[in-house]
Amino acid sequence: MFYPITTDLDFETGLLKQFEVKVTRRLSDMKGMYQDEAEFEKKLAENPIIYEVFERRVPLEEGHLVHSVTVINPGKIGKEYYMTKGHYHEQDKTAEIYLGLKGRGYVLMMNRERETTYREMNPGTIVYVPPFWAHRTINVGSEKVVFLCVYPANAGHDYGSIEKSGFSKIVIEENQFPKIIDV
Ligand code: S6P
Ligand code: ZN
Repeated sequence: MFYPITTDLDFETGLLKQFEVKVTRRLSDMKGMYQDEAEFEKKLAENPIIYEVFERRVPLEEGHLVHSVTVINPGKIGKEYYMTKGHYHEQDKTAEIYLGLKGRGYVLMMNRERETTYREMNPGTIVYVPPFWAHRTINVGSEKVVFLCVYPANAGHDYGSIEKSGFSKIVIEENQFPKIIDV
């Protein structure tokens, strides 16, 4: 029997005060995901942390809800902003809720027909990622982007489809503003 738990979220930072799982994604974990390959190779020397995920441990079974906080650092590889790898859910009938806590983010979403849309995510924005949509979060600002995620614990992550075919659009900085362009 899994007993109820509480977690303290610090509204100043958006960070969780308790977590059991931490995932750190560095640039080297994102091979092939940035368009500017020369810049990617160059920045590999310092291999910066692009984002981190802090998660409460709950059973990864149907009925439970994973809840975690993602922190994406500000930065760019060439013109492209720091972002998450992005994934479909393995159980692709499962949805997800994001709540923006800090910073300026874009959530890029793509369905299996490769139709792509995005929603801005600022502090207080709730983004609903419906079933069947791959999702990637992009830090389009100059501060950390921090957001809470809640999703079915049996959702799983299909990273392979994105590693293989990418998203059909990318987000770049142009004249100091984010711009979505076709790949
Ligand atoms: C999980 C949820 C988030 C992401 C996290 C990092 O379903 O969408 O917790 O895992 O934002 O992104 P990614 O694409 O590396 O999993
Ligand atoms: Zn997800």
